[in-house]
Amino acid sequence: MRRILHIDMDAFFTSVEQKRHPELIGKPVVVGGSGDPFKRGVVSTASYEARKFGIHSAIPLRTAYKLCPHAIFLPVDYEEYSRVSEKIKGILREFTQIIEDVGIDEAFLDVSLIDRPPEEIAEEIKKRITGETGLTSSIGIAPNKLLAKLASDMQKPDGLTIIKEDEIESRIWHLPVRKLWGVGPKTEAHLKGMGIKTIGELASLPLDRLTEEFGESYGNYLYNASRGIDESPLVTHWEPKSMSRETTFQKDTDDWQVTAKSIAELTKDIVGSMRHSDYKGRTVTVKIRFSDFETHTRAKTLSEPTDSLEVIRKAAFECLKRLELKKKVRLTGIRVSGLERS
Ligand code: TTP
Ligand code: MG
Repeated sequence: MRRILHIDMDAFFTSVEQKRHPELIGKPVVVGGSGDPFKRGVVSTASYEARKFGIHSAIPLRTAYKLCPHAIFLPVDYEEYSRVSEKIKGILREFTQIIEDVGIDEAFLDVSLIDRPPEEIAEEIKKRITGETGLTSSIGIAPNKLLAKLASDMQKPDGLTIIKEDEIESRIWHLPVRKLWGVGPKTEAHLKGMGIKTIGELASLPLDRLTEEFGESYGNYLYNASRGIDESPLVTHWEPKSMSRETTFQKDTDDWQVTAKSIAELTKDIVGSMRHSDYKGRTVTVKIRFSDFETHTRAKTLSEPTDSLEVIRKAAFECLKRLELKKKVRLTGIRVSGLERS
């Protein structure tokens, strides 16, 4: 039987902020956008104190302000969070190389081949992370990724939760379907229409009903997932196909200079990331979204992959020139695809 750990940091962005500004500990803190709740932007995350007011990831900053005007609003500082994230992933890699890096604050570890009780490994990981970053994490232990991810979420913050194979029904069947990996708001609504709210109710549906409603592949997935079955291996090596950046203006603009400047800034940012992770790319795509949300893209493919700022910026500007800026611009974006290792 496999032994999989899922590690997920608690209120990651806000915890990093509280660590470097200890006066914020115990207070409602919201990280998002430029940190100004009167400007456009969404909440990246909220401290547990702020969550009591109903604030959570992805809601507009303005809404968060209405829910809790005395919360402390801070801008997103990706550089700092990435630095801390790298440190945490470094600690995890000391335990095993069989690690799937899922996001900035989470990872799966396969510890099946380590001759120690997984709880002991998890305890040690938690201690190491706290010792070296001052942050708390929650860890789930289970026979597969699906259950390990459910488990890490069960006793946040600072939790350690084990789900054994014979506990699946008692531990997960009462949970809402949305907690299952791969079930988003659309599937949740679809299932609700069928009278299904919990994972247990989902498990009561026959397979042919599920494939009828959701198609062969996803229907099968839901059938197995509701039973806690997941054979998927850890994806230990992952190559990005593209890198992208976009930005929404504080105020829609009809000034070509402003649009061009933002494309130049995004290009610089993306080339920095490409060089940092040793990638060259071949195709540059520029995206423009107008104030009425009409969106256009233009792409240029180069004769060979590059990480030259000059070449990529020139391609981006060629794309921009092929776009007719007939309305006010709300958002600009850039993507470099066809990535390969330098
Ligand atoms: P999560 O692990 O989903 O959230 P969290 O760590 O803040 O809180 P929890 O204790 O419940 O795990 O996401 C990790 C970070 O990713 C989060 O701190 C901010 C960022 N994030 C966004 O920027 N936008 C989002 O919509 C979500 C969900 C997360
Ligand atoms: Mg987290």
